[in-house]
Amino acid sequence: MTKSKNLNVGLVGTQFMGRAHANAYLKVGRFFDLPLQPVMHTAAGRDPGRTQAFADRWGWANTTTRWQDMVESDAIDLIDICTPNNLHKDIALAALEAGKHVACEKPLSATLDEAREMRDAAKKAKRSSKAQTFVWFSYRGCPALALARQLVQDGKIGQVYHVRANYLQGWGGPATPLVWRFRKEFAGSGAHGDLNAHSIDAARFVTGEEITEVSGAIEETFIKQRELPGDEGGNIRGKGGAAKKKGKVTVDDTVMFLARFKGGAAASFEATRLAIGCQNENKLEVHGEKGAIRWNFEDMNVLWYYNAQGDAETNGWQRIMVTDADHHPFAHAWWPDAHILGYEHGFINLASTMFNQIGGGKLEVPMADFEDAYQTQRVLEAATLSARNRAPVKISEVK
Ligand code: SOE
Repeated sequence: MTKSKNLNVGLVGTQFMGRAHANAYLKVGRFFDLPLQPVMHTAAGRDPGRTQAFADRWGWANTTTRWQDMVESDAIDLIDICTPNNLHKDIALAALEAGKHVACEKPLSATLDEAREMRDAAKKAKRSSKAQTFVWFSYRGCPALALARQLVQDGKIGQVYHVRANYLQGWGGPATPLVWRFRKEFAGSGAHGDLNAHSIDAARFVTGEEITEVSGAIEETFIKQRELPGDEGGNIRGKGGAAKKKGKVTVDDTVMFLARFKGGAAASFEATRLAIGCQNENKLEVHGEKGAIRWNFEDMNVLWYYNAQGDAETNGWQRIMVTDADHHPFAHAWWPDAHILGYEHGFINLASTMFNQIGGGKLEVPMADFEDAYQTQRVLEAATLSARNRAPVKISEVK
């Protein structure tokens, strides 16, 4: 490990993503040589007891119930936002104004208007205080997806004809209570912002191309009422309430749409929480003139590659176990060749990107910034408009 300077982190949110990020800060400096070492300075949460318990478990030195304390503190260098989507904007804007670097969970925000404000504030802060912004599209940190991107960049796929993304979860059946992810005032949208955001980002990340038009979108809320939740307890599903009262679902269960990429590729996207039987099937397929790739997060260490230019007699799909130093950019930091990684490693890999970027080190793959995440949010908005107006929408018209 090289000798390096410290960067003090303040984290807002202590649930699922709070844990994933805390784990990343805890591990990243042990596996990667970084120009800056993360210091787990302060954790902020609504409930003082739970926040303290979270801090004790993960190793945060201080706690607060006011995120504003971290914005006001000279000691904090980077604020990381792991709250429900409706809080992203206020925290990010205040932190950028105070000259802090900001990392934020996806989607960038609950609405396009808020996302635009965040993007504008990030631009301004970059100029004035050199503050940097990051958005946790965590699957960019999966080695197999990084390899998929590399194959496209190396010209192994050639012109892209098709992009097919479907993100299928099954946890949102009728028995799942009305947790915040089903409420527009907290989440902005349902499966769309939660899952299509990942797919749009992954498609843009892998192909290196922008989406120019969206059409044929369908948006549906199948389950219109859900039992009010008891304790959400850090699990996305939550638990039912004792009173068995119901409340209204105000977001989509599923959104599907078609899209065109700048280079002409025809694409389809599908996100749902009602693909009963599926767990976290985040899938991306790309077909091009010279080859094709397939990836499914449920088998996250595997990338399928088809070389259409290979020997006709032996042509077929190649199953690449993406575990070796030859395969992926993060490999040097991990276990010897042939040992697989899991969900949490995506976050650790991206944390290495973040600290390298702030500290002027070498980047493995780029993490999304607010500008980048804003482009993804425009595509989300275009799909919503296409579904509601039953019409195609050009991305250039969505600002
Ligand atoms: C819930 O749908 C969720 O946890 C998302 O919020 C994450 O971003 C995704 O990685 C897994 O599913």
